[in-house]
Amino acid sequence: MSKINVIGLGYIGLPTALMLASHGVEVVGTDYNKDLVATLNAGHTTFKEDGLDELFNAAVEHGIEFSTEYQVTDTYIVSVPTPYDKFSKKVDASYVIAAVNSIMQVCEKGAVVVVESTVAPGTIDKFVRPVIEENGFVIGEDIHLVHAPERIIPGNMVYELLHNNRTIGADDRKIGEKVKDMYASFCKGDIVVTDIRTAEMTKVVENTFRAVNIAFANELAKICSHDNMDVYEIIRICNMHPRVNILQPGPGVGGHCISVDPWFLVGDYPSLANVINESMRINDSMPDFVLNRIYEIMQEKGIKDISKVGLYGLTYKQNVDDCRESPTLQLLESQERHLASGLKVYDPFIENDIVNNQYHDFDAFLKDIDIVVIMVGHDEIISNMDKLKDKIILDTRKVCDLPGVYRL
Ligand code: SAJ
Repeated sequence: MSKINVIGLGYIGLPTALMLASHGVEVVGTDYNKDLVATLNAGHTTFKEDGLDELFNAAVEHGIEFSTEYQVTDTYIVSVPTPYDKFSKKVDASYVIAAVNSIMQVCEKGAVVVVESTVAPGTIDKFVRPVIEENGFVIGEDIHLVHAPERIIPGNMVYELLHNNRTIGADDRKIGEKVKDMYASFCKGDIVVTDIRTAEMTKVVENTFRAVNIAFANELAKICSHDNMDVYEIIRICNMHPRVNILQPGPGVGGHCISVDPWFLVGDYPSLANVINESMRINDSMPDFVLNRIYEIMQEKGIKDISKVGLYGLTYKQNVDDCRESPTLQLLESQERHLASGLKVYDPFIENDIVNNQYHDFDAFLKDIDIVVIMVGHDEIISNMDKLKDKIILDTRKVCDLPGVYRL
């Protein structure tokens, strides 16, 4: 594979393009967002992640290019978003379809199209193959199709890109092996080659497994809260059993993966995906559960003014700058739907104003509130717990051990 065009330079496409380039592969990264491409061409990364700047510099030294135009290359990697339709719960494959269609306008016969974006099982048959065929190409002869879903976790992306095992689904084993060699240029993990449908399903199942397990922890938190039991201590002790490994409850599930992908199975198999459907509902109920805890604490402490309550953290989890589907945003939306507002908000990772009453200084935020709700356990708050000594604290992440702290 002499030249690769990576389509979509977001949280997955950018590190993948940089990793390939820094390992000596000729790469052009393409994104339709002009500002994003201009930022990269000006020598800056577009989000924060350990090791990303170093990787960027190495890729630039190896000659990576960024463009808004699709390129003529022998391989394409598609890593564009795949949201879900909130009503039908089905995958919205429109970005993937548009990207593959644009590739078809420039590519030559023999090109390999690798879809990295997470898709519902069957999406490639239903939506991607027709686009290629409508453009006059014969799949397997003119164009080769591969699905290689990513597995990297925000917060540890660069390390996981290098070390995680990977799955490659291909129609043609020989093409699968060729794509495996491409990923093996940097990936130290095992790379399994299978068919496309299996690769689609494994990716969605992996994220669904985690969503269901987080839902179990969240349900336990509700049960324990109801009868004043310590869910964290109970989980800690249960996890000492050799075959039990319960995850942690939290204020909800965010991000663009765990809170999205399981819905694809609910959307496509509504009468079969019962545990999954219920799990997603439990996870989605957690921001309201936190709101209710805030109300209970305000009652108990005799605090009537909601503007005396501050939410610490806007991102979907600790030490990332990604707010997509974040529990804090879900909570604020729910509050607004009840025609209420006034909660104060602060997150050290979010420099722009994205919600009302948002602070950009930790001390100023603390000064104006009596109740701190820890929605995200960023390192900043963990290393500054002494600043919370005089506050009433609701800790939804079990990061604070100060006396009197309230939990889920
Ligand atoms: N969360 C909990 N309790 C837990 C673990 C997580 O409430 O015990 C919450 C987090 O706070 C967050 C959400 O779940 O709001 C999701 O975070 P996460 O760290 O579990 O996962 P993501 O969405 O950042 O990344 C996942 C990973 N998938 C799995 O671990 C199976 C990652 O490997 C995938 O590459 C990624 O989805 C993706 O792109 O699909």
